[in-house]
Amino acid sequence: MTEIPKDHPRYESLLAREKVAAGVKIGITSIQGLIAQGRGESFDYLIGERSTESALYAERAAVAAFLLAKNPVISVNGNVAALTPDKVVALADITGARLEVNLFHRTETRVHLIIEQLKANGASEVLGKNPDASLELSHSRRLVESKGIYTADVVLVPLEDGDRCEKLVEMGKTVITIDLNPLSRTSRTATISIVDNLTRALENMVKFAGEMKHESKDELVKLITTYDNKKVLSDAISEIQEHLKAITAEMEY
Ligand code: PTJ
Repeated sequence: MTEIPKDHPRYESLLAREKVAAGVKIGITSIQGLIAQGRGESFDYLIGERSTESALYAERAAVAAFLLAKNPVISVNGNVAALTPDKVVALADITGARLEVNLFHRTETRVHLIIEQLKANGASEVLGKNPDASLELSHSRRLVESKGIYTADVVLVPLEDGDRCEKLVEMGKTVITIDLNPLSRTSRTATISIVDNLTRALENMVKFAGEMKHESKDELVKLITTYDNKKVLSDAISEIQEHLKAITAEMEY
């Protein structure tokens, strides 16, 4: 990985890019993952590279859903494994969620390497190697484990395609997504859409889980029942508009 000086004004963004590129080199991330990262970066610019109020609200609701769940599962793909292996393991630990590798560009080698990467970051069990159940989809993301994604009541699917998100919602699951594009089919289909950068979102969620696990069940239920995902998406778009207006004013275009 190229060393990025910490005082570089775009340190976080360049570091993330290096991590995804390194993931491709070691065979964890698909080559298409580079395109996904670029798409995400451009939306992050528009958002202002910060966790907005609407994102923080969705992240809190997502943590409440995880803490109330019977069988919460975090789905891990090649970009997640390259960017935030430590943070998904930490979130799984603190919420009692299972980790399951699930890939669009599935190869057994990539599944194996991602499992090893998560284990090197402290995971004890990682599902995904022996799929014994199938979602009604025509691509590889259909391959799931019966004790994981297939029976999960709450499932976090970061950087997802709209297809599987829709299917999981149809199956009656609470589906949480992390996607910087508030207009994507995934964001519009999910139960809880977190419009934030994966790294920031997981960092916030681990922190919230530490605080919220001491809250009463009633408080958590209240957060879920009053949660409004349509409002979150419309606020996310307004926050982008406001940010662009502020920048335009600052630059006196
Ligand atoms: O590892 P695989 O084989 O399962 O493939 C995974 C990728 C990510 C390549 C695959 O799911 C894919 O093609 O994803 P998309 O549809 O290109 O990207 C999914 C969404 O994630 C897009 O709307 C991006 O804006 C968003 N995104 C990309 N990087 C980030 C992000 N959102 C949050 N944080 C990011 N770092």
